[in-house]
Amino acid sequence: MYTLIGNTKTRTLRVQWMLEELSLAYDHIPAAPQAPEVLALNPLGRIPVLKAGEDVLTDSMAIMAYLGDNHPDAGPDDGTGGLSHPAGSPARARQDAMVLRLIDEFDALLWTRARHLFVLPEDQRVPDVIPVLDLELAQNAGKLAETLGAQPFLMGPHMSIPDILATHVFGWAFTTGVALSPPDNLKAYLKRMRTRPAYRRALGQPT
Ligand SMILES: N[C@@H](CCC(=O)N[C@@H](CS)C(=O)NCC(=O)O)C(=O)O
Repeated sequence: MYTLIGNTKTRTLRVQWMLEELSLAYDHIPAAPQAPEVLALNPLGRIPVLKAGEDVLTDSMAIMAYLGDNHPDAGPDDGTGGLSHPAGSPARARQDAMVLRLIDEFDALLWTRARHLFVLPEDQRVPDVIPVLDLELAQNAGKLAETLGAQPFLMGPHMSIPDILATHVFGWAFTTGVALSPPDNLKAYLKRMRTRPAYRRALGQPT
């Protein structure tokens, strides 16, 4: 039995979506970052945190890799199979490379953008960096659309962890006003991902 700690307005959504795709049972404590119940488990105060029995796991991508490795036969109810390739396989190395690319090219830039928009004390913000980051994000979206091509999912015919991460970072970009106009194939892919029943269940939306 799992307990997921963190509210879905954050990177916690990635993990909750994966738990839903894998049809795993879990409790959910929708705590905010730095809340006492988070600090009790993660001294950094960051969410998501996953309790797996007595084990406490942190970092959305580490948690998702753990879930994928531990539930290789669980998977989307559309018959595409588990969400992760086996550890040690070339396919897994390619999947991990895509995860790291999305972290480098989207997550890290979006976090830097947020810091210079509202997180840092006002006198430490550098507003001029925002248009530079927006341009870079738009260029990276164009390159990602080229990688996606006509495939249904980022890694090919099967959904995998990078699809959850990509959908999440683009949602983050859209809701924070990044001037992105993704190419049509990427736009259609993101729309498809956001209509998945597991995604909607994670957000508490009707399926
Ligand atoms: N790389 C980590 C980042 C975790 C993270 O920074 N989470 C944010 C919420 S999305 C948070 O808890 N921030 C609070 C803080 O840094 O104090 C992950 O993917 O889980």
